[in-house]
Amino acid sequence: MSLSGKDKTVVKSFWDKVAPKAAEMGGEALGRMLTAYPQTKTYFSHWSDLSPESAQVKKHGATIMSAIGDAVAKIDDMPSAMSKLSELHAFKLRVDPANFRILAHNIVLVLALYFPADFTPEVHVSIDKFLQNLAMALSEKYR
Ligand code: HNI
Repeated sequence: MSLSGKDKTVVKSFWDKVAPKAAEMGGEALGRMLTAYPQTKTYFSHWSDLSPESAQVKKHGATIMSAIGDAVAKIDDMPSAMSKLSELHAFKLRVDPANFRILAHNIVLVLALYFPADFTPEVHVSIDKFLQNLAMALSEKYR
């Protein structure tokens, strides 16, 4: 499902609001994923602390959100913007792409928690489509 011009506008303007809090929100989303979907912990077994309070979780959440910010900035060409990361997740990290949906779910949840008034149904649908397209871009190198 490709993003319409309106989806892109909605995502970009919503992300402008998110950006100042993105690092913190990423930590919250990753921490929730690891707690509520414990099967995702296998990929991070080399970390010493996988709790939501973990400094490693917070730092990596910030890293992920920063990459998502890059994807927003390059929303017209996500497959090429994400190609290095797709290669990394496919061949080095060997992350099952099913997990991209699980993380996206947790990100949507945190967006709604932090911005309850701004996260209208209209924003929700465009963000959902965006995260689905991002997951597709990240899955591109798997085969
Ligand atoms: Ni992901 C590393 C971005 C989903 C497991 N991941 C990264 C890095 C970025 C990143 C950026 C750092 C790359 C580098 O070091 O060069 N990851 C993203 C994005 C998404 C995503 C944008 C989806 C929106 N990653 C996931 C998911 C999992 C995942 C769903 C597993 C459940 N990622 C990892 C692991 C690492 C990683 C594991 C390496 C972490 C480390 O520090 O060892």
